[in-house]
Amino acid sequence: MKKALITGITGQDGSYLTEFLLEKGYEVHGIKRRASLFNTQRVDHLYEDPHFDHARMRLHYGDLSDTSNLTRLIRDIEPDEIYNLGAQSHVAVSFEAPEYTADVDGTGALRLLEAVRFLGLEKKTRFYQASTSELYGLVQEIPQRETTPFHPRSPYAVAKLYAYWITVNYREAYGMYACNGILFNHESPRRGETFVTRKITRGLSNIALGLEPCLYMGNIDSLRDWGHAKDYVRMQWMMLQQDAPEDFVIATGVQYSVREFITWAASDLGISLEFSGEGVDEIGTVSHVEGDLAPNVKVGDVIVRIDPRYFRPAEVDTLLGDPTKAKEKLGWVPEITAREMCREMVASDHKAARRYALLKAHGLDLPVSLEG
Ligand code: NDP
Ligand code: GDR
Repeated sequence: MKKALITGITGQDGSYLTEFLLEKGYEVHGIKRRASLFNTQRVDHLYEDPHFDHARMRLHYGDLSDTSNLTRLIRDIEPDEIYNLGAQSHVAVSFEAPEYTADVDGTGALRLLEAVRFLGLEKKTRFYQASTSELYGLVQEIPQRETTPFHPRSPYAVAKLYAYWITVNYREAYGMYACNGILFNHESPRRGETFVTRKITRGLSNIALGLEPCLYMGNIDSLRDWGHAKDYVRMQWMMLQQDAPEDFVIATGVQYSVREFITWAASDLGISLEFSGEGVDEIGTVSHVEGDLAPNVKVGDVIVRIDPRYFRPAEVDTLLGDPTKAKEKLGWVPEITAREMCREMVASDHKAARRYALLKAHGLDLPVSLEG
């Protein structure tokens, strides 16, 4: 039975990858951080009682900032594959916590690679690094592919640039099977609530049921190449099954604006929106409502506004990936479109909002954040 070690197992990708690897028959070990509240909601449905010998999914306390912890875990587990998905993954937050982001997202990758080498596992353990389209930042070429030069635009992207190159370096210097997946934005109903797609599907669902008055957004002209996390974790695994390690761009090859995504999500709730005004004064007004999903919304309501607090000190205005290499060499093609994904996310968030509204109607007033 193959063993995988996943950092970031409690995150969006970690949860889908765990499902995928368990189905493939792997024993899956994951590193979770100690937190004052439970933080394992995304993998609770996969957890198996460790008191039974047959348990194939195990969680270990750890942190990417802790060298001895990582080294000990790798020594004890001796994984065939390491998926380094753990990160402070929010671009805007990285401007607030740049040093922490550098340590976890940059040096964290080095700690894992060095532990593998130090333990003499470099011929056994394969290493996947969660690299990102944010490396392209101020884009030098459209669409972006494996050979496009990088120009990172945030402390997050700069930290990930270090992780990208140290992965290449350990491959070249020590012959390790180490590779980068340069993944463009990918989302799902399990996406963190503060990333733009989930903020939109969750916010509009809450507005539809009268739980929130308005959605406050940053740069809605931003263009992204959005795929579904389920499609992307499949590719993470495929990258570690080749004869030789290589880096791949993973993207859909289609881009949309944040404004378009807002319009889709609204329409999935039966709401038509009209945008008017310029820059920070732009607003989204309801022009038509149909169906019964948004009983608390009426024509003329302003439900989208711009809040400059969500602007970033340096923005990545446009990203569009070219996944040709992944298609040709690995036969990978994304199966879920951004439009279909938006529908799935709205359905999931609307269900959660309905549940919360029902509790509220019965006097059980839980904070919305506990119900997302
Ligand atoms: P999430 O933010 O959903 O998950 C991040 C994971 O990292 C969580 O499990 C989190 O734990 C964990 N983590 C955070 N800090 C530490 C730390 N100090 N030590 C150990 N673990 C830590 O991210 P995604 O699942 O969306 O992304 C997975 C990876 O892919 C990340 O590295 C991200 O930067 C990268 N990426 C993501 C893309 C996307 O569009 N989703 C695109 C390209 C790259 P906790 O649950 O406790 O917070
Ligand atoms: P990104 O994702 O920065 O691309 O990083 P995010 O969803 O946060 O932003 C996408 C674009 O939307 C604009 N935007 C807003 N973003 C947020 N979060 N909140 C808002 O209110 C808002 N309004 C507009 C942003 O400015 C941006 O242009 C994600 C993360 O998953 C990274 O870890 C990963 O590496 C990259 O995708 C690829």
